[in-house]
Amino acid sequence: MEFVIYEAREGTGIITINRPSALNALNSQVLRELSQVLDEVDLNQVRALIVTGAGEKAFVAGADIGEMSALTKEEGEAFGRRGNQVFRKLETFPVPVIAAVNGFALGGGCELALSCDIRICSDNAVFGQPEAGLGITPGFGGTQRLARLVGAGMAKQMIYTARNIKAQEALRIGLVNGICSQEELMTEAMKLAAQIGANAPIAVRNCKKAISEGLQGTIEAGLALEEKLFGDCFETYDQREGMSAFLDKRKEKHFINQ
Ligand code: CO8
Repeated sequence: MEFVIYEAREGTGIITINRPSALNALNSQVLRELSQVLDEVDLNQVRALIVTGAGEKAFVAGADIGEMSALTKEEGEAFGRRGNQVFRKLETFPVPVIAAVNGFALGGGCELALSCDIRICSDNAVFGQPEAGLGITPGFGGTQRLARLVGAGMAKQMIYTARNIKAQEALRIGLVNGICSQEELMTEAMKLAAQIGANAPIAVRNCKKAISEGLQGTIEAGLALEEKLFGDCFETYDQREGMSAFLDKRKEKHFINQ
């Protein structure tokens, strides 16, 4: 792959968007490679994913404006659909995904971060949906996911004004969960991934499904889904291991994803 790097370390998969000469902007090839890399992750090995950008300046500075500039209406819609398919694959990826936002996360870059479960960022990070200033709407889920995450009022303000916000403001409005220095960002992301990875994998996956899918419907439907996924954990090796470790007052637990 030319623009996406993948490595797995200590049970964590790390996806790096690697097109620094264009601040990691998402062209069709990057989207294709991102989709392919997600298909190739070995879910027997990996308990959490991290998505980040190459270099010290940008996470992802948006969809590729050069590629988009001459699109017809039909091509624009198809490009949006392609991005939505890939980001939805990331959003519904079975294990938790952490965005380690290491700089500009604009347009499609902000939308990429929004498709992850958890966002942390470096203190130089900048978020924004500049599309209205480019004559388009957000097209990779920004109108939907930003409003769901930070509330309709704040999302509308960001999208209508096309104004970028810095890391501290992103933290204040709940767009990111934490900020650290750029040097510490990957260590912090790896720590978070390791904390997730130390828990029972089936339970963690079911938690992700319950929260993500539950939020899309009524509270009754969400609770019914939770009941199902809660029940689904019982009789697993890991449920017995987790509970017997507690009852035996044993600190070490050995979860095997079964
Ligand atoms: N697309 C293509 N190239 C880009 C992009 C981009 N989004 N962002 C940066 N680049 C390129 C620049 O053209 C430049 O290339 P070159 O060196 O060949 O001239 C290189 O990256 C470095 O960028 P700058 O020189 O501009 O760096 P600065 O430090 O001066 O500025 C900024 C950094 C502020 C991040 C600036 O690059 C910028 O404003 N970039 C564009 C940000 C933006 O508007 N992003 C949103 C794009 S629209 C979008 O994402 C819509 C998503 C949904 C699509 C739906 C499809 C239908």
